[in-house]
Amino acid sequence: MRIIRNSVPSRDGFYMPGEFEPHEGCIMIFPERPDSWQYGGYAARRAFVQVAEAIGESEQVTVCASGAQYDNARAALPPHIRVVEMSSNDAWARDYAPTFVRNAAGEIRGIDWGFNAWGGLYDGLYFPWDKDNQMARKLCDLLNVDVYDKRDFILEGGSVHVDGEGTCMVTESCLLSGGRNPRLTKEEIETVLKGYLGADKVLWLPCGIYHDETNEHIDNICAFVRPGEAVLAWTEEESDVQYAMSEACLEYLGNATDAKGRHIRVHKLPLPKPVTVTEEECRGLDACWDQPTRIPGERLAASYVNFYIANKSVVMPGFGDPADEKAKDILQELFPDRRVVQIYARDILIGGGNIHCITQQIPAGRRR
Ligand code: KQY
Repeated sequence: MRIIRNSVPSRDGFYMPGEFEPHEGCIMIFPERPDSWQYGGYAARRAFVQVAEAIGESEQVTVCASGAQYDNARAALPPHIRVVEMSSNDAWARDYAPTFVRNAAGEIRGIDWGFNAWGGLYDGLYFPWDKDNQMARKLCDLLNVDVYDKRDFILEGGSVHVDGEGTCMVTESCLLSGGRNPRLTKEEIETVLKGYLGADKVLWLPCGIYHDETNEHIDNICAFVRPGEAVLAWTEEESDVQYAMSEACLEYLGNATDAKGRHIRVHKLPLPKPVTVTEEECRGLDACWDQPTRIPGERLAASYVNFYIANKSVVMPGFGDPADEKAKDILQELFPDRRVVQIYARDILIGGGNIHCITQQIPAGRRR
């Protein structure tokens, strides 16, 4: 594997394809840490396995597991899913597996962004994060793809969405947060995104989902379903703090055009009723250093937008909420060529994210 330090992907003709384009595979990480995953992670691991199985029906899934969990992961996952031993601090493949870019000849390369657990010592979520930060490079080595070194820029994969046709979407609340790249201006951040993702235009939605501990990643509020079309997490409950947040995003998108000059068609995807953590769930979580990770009654950032687009399916979360079915029907209509699979995801949500956050696609293409 070559580590590329003296160029940027766009200069070399590389760009990030849309998630709805064909994949070679998907990367996941087996969950383990007891301050993220309640009661020893058993329920979370079951949910992760269901996600891996659903995605594995139409693409090669690789699951990274610690040495301690390797045998367990191998036993829990079907034989066509590959398990490799790789250390990590937690299980958020979206955020610290590589972002993959491709060129016109179909060659794939990775990007190794800096990772500091969603805000480092400023407002990050755990310490240390050194093993997570090594994963992108290790995975590029494993997959035999060259990697761009961009560790001097803090970025999680869940904080960007692209349409593969020159448009990138982010939230201001995350990309401009004090714990990531505080010495860079918005314009300088935009220049990095364009250079590395091969984008011509960056759409800056103001915010994401209320109480999303990632400083409101884009992948929980809004996602492209194809170029020119996106879904936006939505509530009709005006008294809910999320109402103004979703409305601000809708207004922004209503006035925006993408890199090709198109107005973006926005489909509202209903949110479930607020999901809060129970006392029983909190009792099953270890403290992170000397602090509880969750407190009873705390609202979790539940959203159906946090889905993964696989080659032949869309794998989306369910919460046991009356809106589960409606959200599934909307996505099924938007993805007529894929089967929408809904997985009960409360046990992933308690960790702080959802199905999109625990997966990272490898676009179809040619490896070195
Ligand atoms: O990308 C995500 N949503 C992951 C957040 C993880 C927070 C750690 N508890």
